[in-house]
Amino acid sequence: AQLAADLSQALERAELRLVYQPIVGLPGGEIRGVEALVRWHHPTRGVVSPAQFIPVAERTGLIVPIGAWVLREACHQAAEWTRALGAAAPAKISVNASARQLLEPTFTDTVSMVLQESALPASRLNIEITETAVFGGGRALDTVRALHAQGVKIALDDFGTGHSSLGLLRTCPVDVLKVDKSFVDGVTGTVEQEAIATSIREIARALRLEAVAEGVETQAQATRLTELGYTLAQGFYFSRPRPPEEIPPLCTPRA
Ligand code: G
Ligand code: G
Ligand code: MN
Ligand code: NA
Repeated sequence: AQLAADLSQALERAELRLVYQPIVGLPGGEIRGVEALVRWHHPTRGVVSPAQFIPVAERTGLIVPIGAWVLREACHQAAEWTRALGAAAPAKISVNASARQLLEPTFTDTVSMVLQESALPASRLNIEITETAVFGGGRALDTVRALHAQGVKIALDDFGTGHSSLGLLRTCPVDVLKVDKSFVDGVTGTVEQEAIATSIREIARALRLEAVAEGVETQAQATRLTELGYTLAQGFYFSRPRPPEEIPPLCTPRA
């Protein structure tokens, strides 16, 4: 309860920060996008993980203003990198949206307003949702369809771990599959463990979706993923999430 009370003041007290984790090309490792991840710098508890406070934010409804802040901050940051770096800037900015945000009638308008004020093209924004959030259909699915109709790209986070992974691809507009870390871990294991990452890659290819391998921690995994046809990856092996000022030095001019 104290955490919820503190969280309700975190925005006005400017205690939330975004860090950005690179999403890179395989095999070269060049930066292709970044995922925005929120951090709470609590005055006495230190840095609180979103794994702890996002559930509290969802229960209390604070996720609505917090989510809007995250979206605005990330889109303005992406536009600023483009002004500073031109074509070398990360092409895509990914922002996580929780189930509760997708149920909010104002979410689509918030997204279009933020895109307008930041002058970020809709196609450069990936909204990451979980299978579970849209599994039941209803308003969450309507929101996702409206976002997609605006030109925003939809990424399915933790793909393969939720409900109804395959059926969902028929009903929900999807542009990107983010392959869950548990399957990425398998690519250096047995043939059976590797089979899931292989299959997801095949599905992505057949449906013309991008596939991002998440949670890559070793060179052996990166090499094997490349052999399996993966062209996008994210994980500690390439980079941990970083504060915004550490992103431009990672961006090298493209020919
Ligand atoms: O960055 P980290 O591994 O600590 O994130 C833990 C969890 O919090 C992940 O599931 C991640 O998707 C989620 N998360 C991080 N930032 C945000 C955010 O801005 N909004 C939402 N809804 N979830 C986030
Ligand atoms: O649920 P989502 O995929 O949005 O969560 C992203 C979370 O995964 C972030 O909290 C980030 O810190 C974490 N993460 C990113 N790369 C790695 C990795 O290589 N290994 C592990 N264990 N966690 C990672
Ligand atoms: Mn994510
Ligand atoms: Na994920």
